[in-house]
Parts: sequence; C-alpha cells; structure tokens
Amino acid sequence: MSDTKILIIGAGGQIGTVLSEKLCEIYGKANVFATDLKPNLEKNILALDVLDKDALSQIIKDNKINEIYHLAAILSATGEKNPKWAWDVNMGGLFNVFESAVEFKVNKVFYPSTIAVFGEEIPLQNTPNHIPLIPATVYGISKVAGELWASYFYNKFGLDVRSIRYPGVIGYQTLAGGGTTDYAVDIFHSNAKNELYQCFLSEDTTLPMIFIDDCIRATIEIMQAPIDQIKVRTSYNIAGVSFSPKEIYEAILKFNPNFKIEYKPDFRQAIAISWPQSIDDSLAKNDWGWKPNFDLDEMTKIMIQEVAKWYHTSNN
Ligand code: NAD
Ligand code: AKB
Repeated sequence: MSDTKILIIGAGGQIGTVLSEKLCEIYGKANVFATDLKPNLEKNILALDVLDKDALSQIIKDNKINEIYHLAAILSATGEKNPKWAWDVNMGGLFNVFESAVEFKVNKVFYPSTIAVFGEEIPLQNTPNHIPLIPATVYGISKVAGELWASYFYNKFGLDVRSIRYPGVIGYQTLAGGGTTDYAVDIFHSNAKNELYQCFLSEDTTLPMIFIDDCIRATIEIMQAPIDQIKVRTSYNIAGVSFSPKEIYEAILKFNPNFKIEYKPDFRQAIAISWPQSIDDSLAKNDWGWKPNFDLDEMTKIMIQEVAKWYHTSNN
C-alpha cells in the first residue's frame, strides 16, 4: 500500500484527465483525490474551487495529502478575453496551494508552467531555459510570477515545488482548454468528421508541442526524481516536437488525402508569434534524464486512430 496521498486540482481538464488515470494506476485509486471546479462523479472527480482556501485546507487535512498536482489555470486565449479573472484564478489558486502546502507539511507540489512565459528578447530557435521572461499575455505573466513564487517558497520554506514549462499539449482524451496551441488538437477532430478545418494560425507558425504520453511521463518523472536532481527551482524547459499548421496538415494528409484546411488567423496569431519555435531542454535532460519519445508522424498516427473513436461511440 502506497504512503503517497495525492491531490490533483484541475483534474477534469486536458492534462488532468490523463494524469489522474496514470497516478491511480501507479499509486492506487484510494490514494488519489481528483478535484475540479466542475465535479464529475463518473470520473471520480470531486468538487473543489482552488480559490476556496478553507475547502482546500480541509481536503488536504482530511485525506493526509502529501503530494499536490496543481493544474487549474486559465489558459492563454481565454485569459486574454478576461485578464483580471485569469490573473485572479492563476495567482490566487497558486497562493492558496503553496500556503496550504506549507501549513500542512505537504512533501511535494507539481506546478506546470508553459512556453507562454517567453516573449520579447528571446531567440526563437532553441530558446534557453534561463533568458529574460517578458510575456505578451496575462497567462504568461501569471506563469512567470508563479515560477518565481515556486522558487521563493522553496528557498524560504523548503517547499519542494517541481515545475515544467509544457509546450502545447496534444492529446485525444479531451478537447483542449482555451489555449493558442489548441488548433493542433482541433485539427484531428475536423479530420475525423471529414470537415474542412479552419485554422486560426497562419500556415507557417511553428510552435513547440508535445504528445500527451510524453507530457504525462515528464510530469511523473520530474515528481519521482531524487531531490538532488532538481536544480532549477523556477521551471524546466522541455521539448517534444516542433511543427507548423502546414506540417501537421501534411502529416494528416498521408492518412487522409481528401482532408482540407484553410487559414484564417485571428487574435491568437499575435500570441503564437511571441512564443518560441523550438526549445532548448538540455537542463531537464542533464538534471533528471528527460527525453521525448514521440515525433510528428508517430503522434499523428495515434491521434487519428484515437480521435476516430470519438465519433464511433456515443460517450463523447
Ligand atoms: P484545461 O483548461 O483543460 O483544464 C484546467 C482545469 O482547471 C479545468 O478542468 C477547469 O475546470 C479547472 N479549473 C479552472 N478554474 C478552477 C478553479 N478555480 N478551481 C479548480 N479547478 C479549476 O487546462 P490543461 O490544458 O489541462 O492545463 C493544465 C495545466 O497545464 C495548466 O496550469 C496550464 O497552464 C498548464 N499547461 C497546459 C498546456 C497545454 O497545452 N494543455 C501547455 C502548457 C501548460
Ligand atoms: C496555451 O496555448 O495557452 C497552452 C500553453 C502552451 O500554455 N496550450
């Protein structure tokens, strides 16, 4: 029986859905408490608003939680529509998690950051881990602040916060949650429905992305790494695979030569071009052994197969 008692906050989202399942497999269902603003009894997701500090504290105390995965956030595109709300959720939620974790002596906290922390004054290729962080979105600003608070809580209170800057995550289990990289999930749904895909980024907008299996493995690997391997206390860059809308479209065409796309860039184009095109993840590789497994073709094959199942079952 595992001694690890895990709380996942934001478990109903794109990453949380898959991470919760994986953590249940590793640590046992009885040791994983999946929560979200939107509860889902079928998926064992309990109601928790991370902005409600008393409710958060109660759940940590009652269940003797010693690890937290804090995923709840408002992503880049949604955040730009309501910046103050995005700031309140992203910062208020994080503060509640860090303060409660210190109060109840939680061993480890996972806090995902993002490629959205980058902005002006970066090399777009192989963007290094340590470089000025001048993001263009409220989401990026909140994640830069979050990284700095993670480092502060580690240095001041010894709270073992571990963080990764995820690229755009591509998975088939859910739709994506209001980001600029969502097109790379949406495109597979249009393909499965034999619809024309209207892409909200221009055809040559290259961005760093990662397949969901690599994303989840990275998360578990950094959390399981011995503490002396975690040397970056803000957040680690990790790379998966970089591509443009044109390149992913061409990868899908190999499976469906009739698939059609048109490009209608909207406000997300300006966000996308402020982000890196590829990421230097040498610190994650050296410190805790990070290595991605999926390239564009392998990921495309799995996405096409799995997204097709959405439209052949009545579950979604
Ligand atoms: P998502 O939007 O799919 O899921 C977020 C979940 O948080 C949702 O289920 C939502 O209901 C929940 N939530 C929102 N407000 C809440 C609140 N007040 N209390 C509790 N739950 C609340 O997001 P995701 O894609 O799963 O992202 C998870 C984390 O990973 C986020 O912190 C995000 O910044 C980070 N991240 C994601 C990506 C990506 O491409 N998906 C890339 C980089 C970083
Ligand atoms: C978004 O596009 O906002 C997210 C991210 C890269 O953080 N997918």
